[in-house]
Amino acid sequence: MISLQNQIVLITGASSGIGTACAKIFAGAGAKLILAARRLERLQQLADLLNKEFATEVHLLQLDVRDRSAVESAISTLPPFWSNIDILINNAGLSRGLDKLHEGNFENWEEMIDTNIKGLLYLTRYVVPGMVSRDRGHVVNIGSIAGHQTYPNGNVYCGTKAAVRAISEGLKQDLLGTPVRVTSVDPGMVETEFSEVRFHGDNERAKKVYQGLTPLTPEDVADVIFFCVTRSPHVNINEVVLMPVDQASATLVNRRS
Ligand code: NDP
Ligand code: 8X3
Repeated sequence: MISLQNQIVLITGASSGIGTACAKIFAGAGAKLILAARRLERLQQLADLLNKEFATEVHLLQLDVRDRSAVESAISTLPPFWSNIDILINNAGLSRGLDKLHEGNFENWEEMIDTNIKGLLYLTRYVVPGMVSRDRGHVVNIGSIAGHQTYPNGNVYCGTKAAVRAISEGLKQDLLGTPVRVTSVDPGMVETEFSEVRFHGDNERAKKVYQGLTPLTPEDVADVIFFCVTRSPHVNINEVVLMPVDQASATLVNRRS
């Protein structure tokens, strides 16, 4: 196991769910954190908490990952103390809607494609060259079971996560010969704000997604990410698919009520 003490970890989508849980577990291990998301107030609250609990050094980036020039500027203007990123967690992502493809909403499609695919690509493109030149680094992309199995009405979201899977594989191939590692962590159902976002704030509908079963927690996913990045430097965990015991596939779940 390698130490994360003083390693610089950039987490996108740190204002909620899996990203927040990652920030906490990495902070507990002594990492220095660059936390990115659009909701700066949330990031500030998290930074205060981490500072109080673990004396974590934190740099905040109010960033919309869909904005390529904003991503370029955020990375290229990092203060020198923060610029040598060791670990990039490409976690920012979302689903919008659950509709038949032929009835789908164009704005929803564009938001998912721009965030889940293009945002992840922008971060990767601007951060990984530094990793290659420093001969160290690890990129963790958050995919999904949706990238392995398409479910009814999941069409475009599933497509974006299938793209993440292909991009992770492509990045791994292109980094062969360097020590930079690439991992895709692909969870099933995790109870976060994900379903509230998918259903545009319809909390009743969102709650029903997890009703009667025990979903993964964001901490369960962060724990797996932590495992992947702390293996010996010659070990690359390519892909992890993790699901709740109550879920057997994208569509097969065990609801007790
Ligand atoms: P949450 O909705 O709780 O968190 C999503 C995070 O992504 C937020 O911090 C949000 O921050 C950020 N985000 C969304 N859009 C943008 C943007 N344009 N620019 C910057 N940040 C953005 O959901 P999860 O924690 O569940 O989701 C995290 C990842 O996990 C996503 O990629 C999701 O697809 C994936 N996933 C989730 C599963 C689940 O069941 N929950 C299962 C499998 C994968 P802000 O709004 O402040 O910008
Ligand atoms: C999120 C999990 O099953 O709703 O990626 O697609 S699922």
